[in-house]
Amino acid sequence: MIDRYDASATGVIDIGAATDKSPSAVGASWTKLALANFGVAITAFGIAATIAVMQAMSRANADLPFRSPRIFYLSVTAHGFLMALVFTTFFVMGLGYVFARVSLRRPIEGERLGWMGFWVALAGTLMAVAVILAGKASVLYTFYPPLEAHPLFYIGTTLLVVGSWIWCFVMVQSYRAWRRETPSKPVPLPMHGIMASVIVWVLATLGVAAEMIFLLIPWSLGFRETVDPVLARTLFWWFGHPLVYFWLVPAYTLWYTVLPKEAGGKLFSDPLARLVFILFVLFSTPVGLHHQFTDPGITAGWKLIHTMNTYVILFPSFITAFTLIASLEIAGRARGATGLFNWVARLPWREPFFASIALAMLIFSLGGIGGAINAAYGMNAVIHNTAWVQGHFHLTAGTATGLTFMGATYWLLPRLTGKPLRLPAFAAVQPYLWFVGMLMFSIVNHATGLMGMPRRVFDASYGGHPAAESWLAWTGLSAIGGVILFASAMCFVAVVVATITNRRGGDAPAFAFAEPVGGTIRAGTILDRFGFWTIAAVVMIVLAYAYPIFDLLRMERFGAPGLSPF
Ligand code: CU1
Repeated sequence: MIDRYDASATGVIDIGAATDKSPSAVGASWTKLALANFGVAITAFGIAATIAVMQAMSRANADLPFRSPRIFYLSVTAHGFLMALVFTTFFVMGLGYVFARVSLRRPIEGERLGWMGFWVALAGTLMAVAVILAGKASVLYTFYPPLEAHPLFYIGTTLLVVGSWIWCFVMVQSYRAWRRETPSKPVPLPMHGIMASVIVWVLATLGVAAEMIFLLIPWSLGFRETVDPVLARTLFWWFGHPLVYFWLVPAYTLWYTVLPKEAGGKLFSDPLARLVFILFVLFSTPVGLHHQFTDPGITAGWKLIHTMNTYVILFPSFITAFTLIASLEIAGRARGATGLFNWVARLPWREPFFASIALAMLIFSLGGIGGAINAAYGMNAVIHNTAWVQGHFHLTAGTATGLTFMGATYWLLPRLTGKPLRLPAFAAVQPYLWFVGMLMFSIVNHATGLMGMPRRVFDASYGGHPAAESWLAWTGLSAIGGVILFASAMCFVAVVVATITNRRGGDAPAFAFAEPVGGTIRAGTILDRFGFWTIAAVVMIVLAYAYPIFDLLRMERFGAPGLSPF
């Protein structure tokens, strides 16, 4: 299966045409499309990070001006929506354009369509954000009914997804065009990762689209009096779990293809990386019931099946830990390390890209252990709906993904704009601030969660209840963590703003990807066949969801009327 290494498949990419003297991407039309997507992502991130610091203080019962339940739930919704849906989706779309263009070395197929997707997604985002800020959609990012938002929240969110579907279409078209032109090569690894993300996303969003179109939009428009909360939650988590893989697979793609290169080493195994992405395609979606362990109406047997699938999806992350540590050891030894462990110290810890990703990986290992606990039916009951949960996803989503995307920005910006990073000291210290702040924030949240502190509650003192005293001593520490995270986020935003507003441009560094040790796969072999794996993934979803949803539909159903507390 393994072919001899083909340097052109994954090696250094010179994106200029053979006759074009300039290898630089600067000024090309596709870079504008990518930068527009990154721009929306980073703006959303900056706003959401600013909102978050107030929440962390509020949870510590700090006396903030304007502190009220209404503002608290409005801000939790805005933070979750901007971080989980806007920052991530736009960032992944931007990254997709970059990886498609530079790894396939051909124009993006449907750049104009890509712009259309961008505008549709942006219009939807602005619509949803406007009603959130107006206080008409304080339904949190999970928008569980019967909590009811203004219809424009649901319509806006749907448009964001529709915009991302257009991006998916452009990615698939670009891939297919490349395939026609280059039948003898396996798809380059960066594009392999993007295609896996596309497949995960299309299959996942079918769930949320069904929830929006059949349940939430008609109900919020008043065409229907009531809504079925369990069915809505089931469709949400069909989407909600693979959503995290839609962020994580592109993050992993950066870890596999760029990190070893930037560390000065090689990718330990190209086929293993491809296998990991295929496993994500197969197992990302049929796991959603692990978010519904306490929901009635779904039998324990089906929850168990989704639990087992959840443990399968841990496996590609173990492979990733193994492959990437091996890749970094190769880098450390290439940098002159000879001892058993001193290769760790040889790695470029002062480089912002490397430090971001390495620290993100470190924190992800903690998040993974927590995830295994969450997925276990019995242990889940202990931490269900407690502060533990927010502690968990700030390690995984907030750091494994968030910090990776920040680090990726340091790598992308000079290559897309031709401008060297400004404020390099800020960029160097930012990942460490994030690391320290996140550990303080998340460890405290895990601990207070075990003490019983609920998540998503405005008044963490529970009106002065004695049970709350045990955790109130700790929440101050998580608030300090929140302030450090905010400082880190602002360092990141400052570097981005200073870099893009810099008038002086230089030579853009080349987009270079890691070479694999051993070789890559042969074109058209099993790991190179996305159509086959998409069909297999659909079969998995049907097996995992057809009966539970059929069961919910055939039961006697009691709809709930809408509820807006504010
Ligand atoms: Cu999940």
